[in-house]
Amino acid sequence: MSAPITTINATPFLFAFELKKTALVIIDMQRDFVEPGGFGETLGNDVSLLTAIIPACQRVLAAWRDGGGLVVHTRESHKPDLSDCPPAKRERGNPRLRIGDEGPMGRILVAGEPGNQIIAELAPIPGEIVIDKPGKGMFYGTDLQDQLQARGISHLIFMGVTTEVCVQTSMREANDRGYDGLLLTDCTESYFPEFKAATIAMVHAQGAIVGWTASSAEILDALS
Ligand code: C5J
Repeated sequence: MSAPITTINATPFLFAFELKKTALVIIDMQRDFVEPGGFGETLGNDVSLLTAIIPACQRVLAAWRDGGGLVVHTRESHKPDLSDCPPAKRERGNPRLRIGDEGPMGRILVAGEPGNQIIAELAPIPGEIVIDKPGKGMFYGTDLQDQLQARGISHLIFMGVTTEVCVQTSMREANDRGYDGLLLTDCTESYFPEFKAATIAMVHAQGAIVGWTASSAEILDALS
């Protein structure tokens, strides 16, 4: 018997996947980006924009878990000695607090600190993959490729923040590695709405040059 294929009404055309070969990837929904006092706010951003996507992400995550699909969570995260944080990344710009500095939620973007945890609403459960990544993309400096290959994953569905930075970089890295990727447009957000809009347009341009886009309603419909 052939495996069941789920089809999503996506842009620029239908996105078809087999649940067993597909992972839901949630990029960097960590306190450092979403809550006041974290890295995002120290860079001068309004973090309240990002909290608005949490309910839609929760709905998709619940439906995906009900269906038995694999979930991958990522965190932008550095070792406590910052040996995996290039000086160029730490020193660039003029933030109030730099990576590794002590902030209201512990050291900024450092593994194990309270601010580095995934928000409670989307917290990982046993059996889900959690990737600590030192870069913007989820494959750079991680073993994610091996973990996905070991499970036969070929398709990825993306949610998370921020759209034009870690989400887009991860989608492009995945595209270059041969994965088919779908971005859920109401489950991703940027501190800059115009960057989110531009990223969505770039992803599905030229016949899905990076991947597909769709709203969460489409996947919830398909999964039900
Ligand atoms: C940023 C991210 N924006 N998770 N990180 O620095 O997108």
